[in-house]
Amino acid sequence: MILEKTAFTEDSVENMISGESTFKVNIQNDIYNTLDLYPSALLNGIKTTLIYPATEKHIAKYTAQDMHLITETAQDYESITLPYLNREQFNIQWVFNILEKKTESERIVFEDSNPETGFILLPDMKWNTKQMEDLYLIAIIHKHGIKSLRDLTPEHLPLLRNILNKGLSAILDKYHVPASKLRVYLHYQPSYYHLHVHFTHLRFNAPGSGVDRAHLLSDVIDNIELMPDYYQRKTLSFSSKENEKLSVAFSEAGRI
Ligand code: G7M
Repeated sequence: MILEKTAFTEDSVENMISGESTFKVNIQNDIYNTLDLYPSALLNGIKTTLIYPATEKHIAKYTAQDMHLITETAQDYESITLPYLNREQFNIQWVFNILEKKTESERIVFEDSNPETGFILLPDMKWNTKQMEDLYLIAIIHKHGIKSLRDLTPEHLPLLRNILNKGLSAILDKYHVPASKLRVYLHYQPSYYHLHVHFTHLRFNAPGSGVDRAHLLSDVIDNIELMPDYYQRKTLSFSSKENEKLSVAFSEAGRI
């Protein structure tokens, strides 16, 4: 079970400092005061994610542990990462459930049903959709078999451009957040190897939006336009937790 405190909203702050909350004064000195504030239970919710039953991979993913920065050459991808993916990858049933409208269908913000270039855009599990400050949506492609950034070639440019253009315009329509306030990117490595794109608010330092994991979709498109086999040749760096099996595989190959 993952417990998270969520961002304040303007409304909730106004209600928190109103008469409904109780408080205890800790320090009062001249104009300076520190208090413990106890807002009403409704304003005090804790976002809770339950993964049940959790597999060993989930436990490794969420356990606090040392990280390593791994630099994966094209050769490493073929000899370490790809064999690891064929053995070990996370089950992606949740992705198929969304694509087949078996779950979360009422949360879909936009769909383009084209089998080659289409996708479903919906709120990421990490966003409670209550405030725009931590807006987080994902676009999941309809096409099967594209695992990650490594698989992308010029053949996928129409798909990538479509996600960027239609995803941004759907978010503007529904949430009134313009493209200039959004970070649109892919993870490398992702947790789930069915291509999807993250849309997060620039004001939100979303986990996984740093240089050790995020690749801006606009840069990805540009790189492939400049060099068709860019992602098959590029050395890609990413951080990985010490106990994750991919780290172990790199370590066993003498690459950490
Ligand atoms: O690291 P990666 O690029 O694979 O990110 C996967 C994203 O999918 C993360 O941001 C997760 O929060 C999100 N996600 C994972 N699951 C299992 C679900 C789910 O069941 N529903 C939704 N809407 N998002 C999910």
